[in-house]
Amino acid sequence: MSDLAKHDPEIFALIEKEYGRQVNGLELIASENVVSKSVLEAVGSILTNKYAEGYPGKRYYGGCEFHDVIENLARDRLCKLFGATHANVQAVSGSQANQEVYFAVMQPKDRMMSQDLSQGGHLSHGSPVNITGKLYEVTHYGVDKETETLDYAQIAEQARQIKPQMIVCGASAYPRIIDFKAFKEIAEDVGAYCTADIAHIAGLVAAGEHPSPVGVVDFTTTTTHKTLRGPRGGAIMTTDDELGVKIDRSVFPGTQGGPLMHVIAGKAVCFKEALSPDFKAYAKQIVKNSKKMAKVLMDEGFTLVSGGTDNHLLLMNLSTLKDATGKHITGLEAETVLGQAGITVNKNTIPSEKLSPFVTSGLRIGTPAVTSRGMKEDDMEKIALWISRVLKDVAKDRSSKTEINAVKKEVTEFAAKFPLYPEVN
Ligand code: DSN
Repeated sequence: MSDLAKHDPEIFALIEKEYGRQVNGLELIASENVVSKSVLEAVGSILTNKYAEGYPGKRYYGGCEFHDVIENLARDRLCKLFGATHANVQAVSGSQANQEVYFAVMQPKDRMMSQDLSQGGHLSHGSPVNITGKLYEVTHYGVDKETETLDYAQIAEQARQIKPQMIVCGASAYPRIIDFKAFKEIAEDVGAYCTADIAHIAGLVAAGEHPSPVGVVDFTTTTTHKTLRGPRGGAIMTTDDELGVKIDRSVFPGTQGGPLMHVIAGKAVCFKEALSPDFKAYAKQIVKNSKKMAKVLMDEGFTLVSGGTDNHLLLMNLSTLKDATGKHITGLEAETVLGQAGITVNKNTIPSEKLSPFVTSGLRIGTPAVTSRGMKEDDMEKIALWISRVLKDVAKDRSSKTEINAVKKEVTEFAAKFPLYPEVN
């Protein structure tokens, strides 16, 4: 980055600082990952110079001959990866991809059913503060109070009462397998379209570590930067040709302008990587790591939502971790103290949540990024014990910095053994 360092030292210095933060700490945010150098190079390329509104073979600008080939490669590779027959790779994000699906087949005021945000869903699934919640009449389903897992019989009953035009499944903070076939049957029963948002689990689905919704539901949306380990962006898939045509129109000219061709090239690179045997091994390790982390935390006495995990994330219920006065440690406090110890996580609502989303009683922990750095089950044990030490010490004495400082030192030494990019460190 010698040119950037010379011409914009301010931005360069901040990128360097962020690199230091990523490399010296442990990123346990469930929706983040570490992309390959190839993805970085594609996204940082001269493809950003070009407008390519339209689709391959039918653009509104000249000079798109190489962009056509790039976009076709991205579409074909995505179809191959998931067994789709139609893919749109222009969605700039997962939220945008969801809006584009709704816009393709729904009218304002149509009814939608989706998982409650506070119980694992996503803003773009019709939250009242999101455009999707303002455009459509949304009813949420939640998880069962006892098991903290989806109750398909209850969701089917709700669907029969609501008679929605669209049922959305998929989540941002749900640690268990999602039964896409059950959702499709519920949707069929009431004549609704079914969309599966697999943003979080796409890498697991691609590698066969989670059942796939492609070929089961009507639309599958995803981001490309979470477990799939590509550049930031979105994509939409279907196995229905007519719906594919509607999706393409909804994306462009329906909601977007010129596609981010440098990012589409990065997506193509990511899909090629995800088709490799190495990626299958990576996805398997993500789940092994997450299960190990869950076990150690539970052995340490912590409570996990649904009692464990089947995927890349776990949700700690901190309401059982109390200080001497009986007041519990909040998600916000836990996020802050673990951050000070070099462990980045995010506060998250839990199914029985009583606090605001800015405070919360939960903590979401994910293993995709640390698995990309080569960490295995033994390393997860170390990380879980560090989390335990910091949280228990803070519960004992909220002003204590003893374990925060000790763990920070150990984390920094440990992280140095797992460079982000071994060839450049
Ligand atoms: N913000 C993402 C997450 O962290 O889950 C979802 O869009």
